[in-house]
Amino acid sequence: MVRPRLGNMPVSEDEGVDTEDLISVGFSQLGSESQWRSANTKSIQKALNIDNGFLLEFNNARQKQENQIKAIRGFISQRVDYIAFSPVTEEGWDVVLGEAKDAGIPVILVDRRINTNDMSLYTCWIGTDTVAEGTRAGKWLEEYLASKKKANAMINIVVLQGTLGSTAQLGRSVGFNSVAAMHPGWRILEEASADFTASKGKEVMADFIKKYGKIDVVVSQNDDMTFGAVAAMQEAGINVGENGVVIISFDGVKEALKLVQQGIINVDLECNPEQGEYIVDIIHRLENGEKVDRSNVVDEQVFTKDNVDRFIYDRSY
Ligand code: GYE
Repeated sequence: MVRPRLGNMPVSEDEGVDTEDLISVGFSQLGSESQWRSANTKSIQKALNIDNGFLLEFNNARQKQENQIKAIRGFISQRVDYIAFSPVTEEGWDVVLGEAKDAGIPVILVDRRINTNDMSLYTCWIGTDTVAEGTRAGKWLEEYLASKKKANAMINIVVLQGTLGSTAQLGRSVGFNSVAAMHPGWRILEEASADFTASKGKEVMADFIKKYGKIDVVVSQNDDMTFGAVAAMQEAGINVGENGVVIISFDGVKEALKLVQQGIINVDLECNPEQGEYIVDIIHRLENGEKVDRSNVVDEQVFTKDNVDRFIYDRSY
């Protein structure tokens, strides 16, 4: 396949590698808000490297949609072969993706999704089923309460949400709330966003502690917010995990799995960040003229003290 030369792409210093033979990919990462995100970035940078035949132009948007739009426009003007990106929130992508489409550049969504009526604006999506993760969290709580003979008890729940309007926030909320709706005793006292960061997780949790006398369960939509929330509760002298407030977390990064081992986090719903190889596979298939599935879901686990030992040691993130 003959590729057009890229205006301002660096020329490889590796002898014998001509950038014209490489597949150029512009990737707009939404930010570096969490340990999960760092693992996701690493996976993408490792998979899309020169030795694999890729020339990766990587941009970090620092959690701002306007930065992502700017980066995507840059990729279009460089005439990259593919644009891939993790959209920070779901709305507002039609115009810039219309520009990519007009330029004939295929777009691959990674991790999060977009909301659009025009399905021709992207080729496919690779990510995790966040609604299923939320539902698994609800089901786990149901079984946990039943095992404590509290199936019909009144319980007070607070929810630390991720970035509002992001796929992970929307999906995990829909999934968990669908189970909560079947339990008249589950009272969600408040849901508030802590933007997927540890520092905001601590702040929002401290605020919940001030406002509510009795909290039985914390649902925290990622591990980083959980770290902050646990710190806030411990500072306030509140017992957490096995011997106190039930902690439900999402992602399953190594640091969190250690807290599962210690009984501080009761359950962690895995969200798999290692998506780089999936992107490579999809691009190779597109290069061969094959059809690819519109939705590509990565496998995931549920971690509790009972099974976590099996997974923790070979976890690289
Ligand atoms: O759970 C969180 C991150 O979109 C699935 O974003 C991802 C989420 C992940 O910041 O830690």
